[in-house]
Amino acid sequence: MFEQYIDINPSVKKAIEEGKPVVALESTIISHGMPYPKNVETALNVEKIIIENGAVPATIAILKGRVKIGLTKEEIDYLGKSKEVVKTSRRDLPVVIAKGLDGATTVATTMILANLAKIKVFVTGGIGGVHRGASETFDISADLEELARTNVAVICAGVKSILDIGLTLEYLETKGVPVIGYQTDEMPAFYTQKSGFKVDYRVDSTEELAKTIKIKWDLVLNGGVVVANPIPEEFSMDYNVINHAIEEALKEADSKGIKGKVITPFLLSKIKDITEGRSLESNIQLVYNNARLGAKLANALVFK
Ligand code: PSU
Ligand code: MN
Repeated sequence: MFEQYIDINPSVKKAIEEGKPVVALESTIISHGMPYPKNVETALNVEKIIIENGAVPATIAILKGRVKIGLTKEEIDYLGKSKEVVKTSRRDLPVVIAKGLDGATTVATTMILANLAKIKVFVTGGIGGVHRGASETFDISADLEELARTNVAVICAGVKSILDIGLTLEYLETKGVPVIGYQTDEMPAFYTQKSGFKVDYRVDSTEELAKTIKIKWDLVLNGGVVVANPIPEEFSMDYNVINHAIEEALKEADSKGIKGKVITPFLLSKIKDITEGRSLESNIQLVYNNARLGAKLANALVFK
């Protein structure tokens, strides 16, 4: 049924059919998360890193109403340049397809589409979560609901402190989503290794990670797993500098009345300006680091 809406890149299709390791990648990070041309450069480098680490990359997006699993270089470039791309979460997906639009997939939608294509490992930068002040605004990312229901492992660098990290962890606990620290006891906060919050469990090898994920799904415990992989020390930001930038950006968003799906892209761009580009550099490096881990995990899962 769903196959009629989806085009799978031939090399990705072959790898899936042969049971080879494949890693899904999202596209909102390209269209709404980083400026051009760094976004395209980063997306292409991420694919390269995944190949170097023995897996097949599949960047996912919607182009003119067709779901694409595995973009070409030209398609990544097109998506990175275009200003008309719809940030596509779960609720947007059928509309973007029906209207024949271009859509960039969020963590939630990338999970949905990766799962339909039988891809079990997905690499991103940071997941959405419970926003600060959510008790008033109800702003809780659809990424969390997707993690509760869709069987894909998501490698990220934790949760940015533009969100309420504590409430995000509570929400994931309620929904039965394990948050596993890779070689860390502490929940990373995207730009920094530390957040002041603990992860549920620490795992030190991709073998153990793959085993845990396999057991979860064997037991029909449906839903994703958050693998929290801290940014490498040499690229991490000063805790006070980044938190000051985040506070400033949040104040500006508040005074301008920015809310809903545009708030995360707004904050990311403001934080980049306030830190004179340093946050973007950290963002890029943590995605590369996640790509290395994701490729290794996809390999470990294949042999389970
Ligand atoms: N965090 C980032 N960069 C991003 C996003 C989050 O550092 O690009 C994107 C991801 O695609 C994530 C989405 O799924 O924002 C969450 O948006 P929302 O809160 O509107 O669900
Ligand atoms: Mn939201």
